[in-house]
Amino acid sequence: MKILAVTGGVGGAKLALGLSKVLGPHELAFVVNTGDDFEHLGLHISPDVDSLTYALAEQNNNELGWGRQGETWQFIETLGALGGEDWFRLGDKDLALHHQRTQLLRSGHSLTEVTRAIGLALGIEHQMLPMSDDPVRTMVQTAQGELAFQHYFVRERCEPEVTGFRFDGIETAQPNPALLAWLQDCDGIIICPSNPYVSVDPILQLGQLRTLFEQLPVVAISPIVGGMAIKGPAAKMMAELQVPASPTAVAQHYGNLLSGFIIDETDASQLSGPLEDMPIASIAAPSVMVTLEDRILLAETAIRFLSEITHLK
Ligand code: FO1
Repeated sequence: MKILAVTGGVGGAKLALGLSKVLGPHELAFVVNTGDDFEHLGLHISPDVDSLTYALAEQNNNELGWGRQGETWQFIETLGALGGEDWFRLGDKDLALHHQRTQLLRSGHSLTEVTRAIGLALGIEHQMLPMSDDPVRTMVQTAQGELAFQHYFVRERCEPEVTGFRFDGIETAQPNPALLAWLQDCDGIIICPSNPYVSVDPILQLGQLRTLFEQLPVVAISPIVGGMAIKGPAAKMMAELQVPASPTAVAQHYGNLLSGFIIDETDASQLSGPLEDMPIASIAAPSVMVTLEDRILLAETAIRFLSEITHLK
């Protein structure tokens, strides 16, 4: 079975590691959101690519959720003491990755090539495919005006009330050619438990990607558990957009894209509620990932479910 996993952010990266332990590089590739990318301190920062890279390399900083394990903060603290911009915390080790990415991009390599080179240097064999090599920038529309994603997320700590999103550059950006090649003989798609609005939607709205995905069995895992997001602002965004923070609302958001949906076992009552009325196969399973075993277990559940659906299709 050849699978594409759609990921962005910290929750998605956790499952990505589990999937990478179950399927080899010829069976599994990742497409990752680049709408969170920005240029900062002269560097190209690609936060969701970073989260995926550190997760697959098993170098993720578990305390913070983002960034690299065993980090030190001399650079950013010194910069702050000099009066420089220190709201976006770049660790010393992390800084080396951003520097290397930026240098390679400046010397003419694509983001796909750079991501591959950095991944290989960290021992990652699975393809990590940025959704596009062209810039797409998520803009968060708020009651206080439009904010660049990292300004909303980190600088303003997700506090402004969200009214909508805009993906700057999405009309002209081309989907990653390596992603289109992978899709040609791909058997199915797993959408990791990432934020549907800011991690997955930029990918779905890029070129013909949603249409291509719709031709395959697609299983998504709800990032909403017990009315809350495991990590990040998804539940807060849903409330501000007047959408109930429930797994069902996530399934409704994805609409006809989904063939299967996995919700957490604590939300199992939704299976006999509104989810039942949707033309999607839904199951409940443990989806809160704390240990590596949790990630592998959820990965195995998602792959098994996808393969059952594939045989039904
Ligand atoms: N998230 C924070 O909450 N604070 C930070 O200072 C921060 C720095 C940072 C540096 C590099 C990187 O790759 C990610 C970083 N993140 C930080 C996480 C990141 O901005 C978000 O988790 C994602 O954009 C949301 O998916």
